[in-house]
Amino acid sequence: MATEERTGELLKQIHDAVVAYDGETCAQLCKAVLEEGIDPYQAVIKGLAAGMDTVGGLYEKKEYFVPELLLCSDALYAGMDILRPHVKMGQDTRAVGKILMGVIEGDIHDIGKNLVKAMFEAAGWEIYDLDKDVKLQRFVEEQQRTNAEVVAISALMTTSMLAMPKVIEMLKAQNPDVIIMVGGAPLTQEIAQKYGADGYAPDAVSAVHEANRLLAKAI
Ligand code: B1M
Repeated sequence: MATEERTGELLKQIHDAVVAYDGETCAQLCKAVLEEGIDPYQAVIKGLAAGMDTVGGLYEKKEYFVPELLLCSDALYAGMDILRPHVKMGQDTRAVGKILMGVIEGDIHDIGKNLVKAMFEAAGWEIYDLDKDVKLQRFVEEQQRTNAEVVAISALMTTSMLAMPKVIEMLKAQNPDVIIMVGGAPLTQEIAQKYGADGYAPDAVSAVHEANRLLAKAI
């Protein structure tokens, strides 16, 4: 079992490998996480996702540009491929339902949605992933086809999130009982409520807790 110090060191190295868009090192470090008995879930959140947060900041400071962003996300996925099969959520989560997820139309930012998906996978949910730039009508059709209890919609831009109230209205018109969650950097609890969503979560981990809470309330 790794010491707290060693764990911190390894997580920081994973963060740094994402920022340095070094997929090979990132994958090796994630293998070390498994070998040394460190919780892979911590490595996703405090290593990979934290690295991508730093990358976002560098982009905003104009130190990184689009090519670097894409290379960093490749490094994140290289680590994710190693960790994903081993991530297990905590005791308070249960395999409870079906979730339909996607990034709203006009928006191709899918890194966050994929992290959210990995956490739902870890918690044992049955997942239908519509990917990114999903047409509003498609959410409605796929909810009907899959009968998913929860629909989780991501938006990463202040422009694309404007379509959320519309799709929420469409989904509720078809099935008033469907639980709709929204998330993504520009969203807040207040906006989610204003849009008519049933739930909101600021990050991938709390998204699973929120979905469990909403589903337990509904049944
Ligand atoms: Co773009 N981008 N981008 N981008 N990009 C942003 C979002 C932006 C804020 C950058 C900026 O200008 N400061 C800005 C949006 C501005 C706005 O809001 N209006 C922006 C822009 C403008 C654009 C383009 C238009 C640029 C251009 O072409 N001129 C273009 C958009 C094209 C389009 O979508 N139609 C574009 C393109 C790209 C890339 C392709 C280069 C790349 C995306 C690669 C990909 O996703 N496959 C990219 C990236 C990487 C970013 C930033 C740097 C990082 C986003 C990210 O991946 N964050 C971003 C700036 C930033 O965030 N600092 C930016 C890491 C990720 C783990 O976090 O997605 O927030 P996030 O997910 C979190 C939570 O939000 C939450 O959990 C996740 C994990 O904890 N969460 C949920 C997410 N979904 C959830 C759902 C839930 C619950 C929680 O329940 C349903």
